[in-house]
Amino acid sequence: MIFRQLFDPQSSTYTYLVADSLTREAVLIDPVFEHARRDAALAGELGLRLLFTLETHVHADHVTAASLLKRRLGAKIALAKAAGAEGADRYLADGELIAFGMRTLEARATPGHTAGCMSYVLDDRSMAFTGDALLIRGCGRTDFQQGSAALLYRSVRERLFSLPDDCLVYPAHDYGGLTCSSIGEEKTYNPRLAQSVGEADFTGSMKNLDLAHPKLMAVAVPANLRCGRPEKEDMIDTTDTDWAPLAVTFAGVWELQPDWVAENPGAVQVIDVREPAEFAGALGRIAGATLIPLGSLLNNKELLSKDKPIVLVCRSGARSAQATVMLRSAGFARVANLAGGMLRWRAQYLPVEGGAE
Ligand SMILES: N[C@@H](CCC(=O)N[C@@H](CS)C(=O)NCC(=O)O)C(=O)O
Ligand SMILES: [Fe+2]
Repeated sequence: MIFRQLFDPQSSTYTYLVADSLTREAVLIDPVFEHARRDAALAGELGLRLLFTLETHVHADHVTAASLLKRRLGAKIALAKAAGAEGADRYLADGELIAFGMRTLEARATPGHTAGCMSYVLDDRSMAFTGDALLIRGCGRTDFQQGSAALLYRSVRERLFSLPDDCLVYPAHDYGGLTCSSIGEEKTYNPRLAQSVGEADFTGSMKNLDLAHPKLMAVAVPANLRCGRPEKEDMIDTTDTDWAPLAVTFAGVWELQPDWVAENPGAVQVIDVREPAEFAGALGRIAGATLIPLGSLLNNKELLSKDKPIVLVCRSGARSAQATVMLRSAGFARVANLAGGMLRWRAQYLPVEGGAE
């Protein structure tokens, strides 16, 4: 199996990528709107086909990326029927199985934080994605979205603590950087819900949490009731198709493929950030490229025009990736790395100036 835990520092939300390593079919649990591009890049780099995005609940603190990932990758949207959202492809009932390759996740209704909370348990019961029903040494609040402390108590005790003690717990949030727990640990050490805590103790403590509502609640809840579909088309970020077929890598670098650069001479300024000897050396250079070695790039910004997009190139694409990040931070909006550098350019038999045969 392939497993990745991803993080949104704004809302302290965890997103989980789970995939069958043989068939490469994947699901993504609780994706965050602002990270749709990152998550799509990771799925692409790992060679995965995203079948479903799954929500553990209608979140109050961030907008889901479900709708964006459906557009981008064709991933179907699934969440609990009881969540009451419109626009999903599949509405899950308690006990339903979500299949990806040879593996399955079981949807387990765990209401209490919200009325429509669903946990997802891996087929061999080695992992449970508990949303905000069970957090690491904590649990979700129960003071909005039809929350109920009594219901949450029952959900955790009956639906989660019945899992094996060594089943790992992956929650939807952690506000202190903890990443993983286990059912056995939470049964013993969860200060709110450990086995020694009675129902009246629990409901009494939940009444007195005194937490401010999530800052984004008024935006997030209505948007998530539409599975994250933006109200207006112009809210969908189209920078990737603005001036070229750009893609961003999981590392956060904007890239262009060599054939597009070769087919569109004059559309961009090509800046070669290698050293002079390499520029004049055996790999050759792209016609019209300007030489500005990486080390002197930021001191030579006046050589770059803001009117034309910039494509950065080096030998392998590594130095130019760094240059791309540097120029973006320096305020150049339309900058991309030439993927694979001169090595890939030559491997694709694209034309060069100078260089050896
Ligand atoms: N300060 C956070 C609010 C965090 C919050 O209320 N989180 C919910 C989950 S959606 C919760 O249940 N928190 C439990 C806790 O903080 O103990 C924000 O503005 O987003
Ligand atoms: Fe929540």
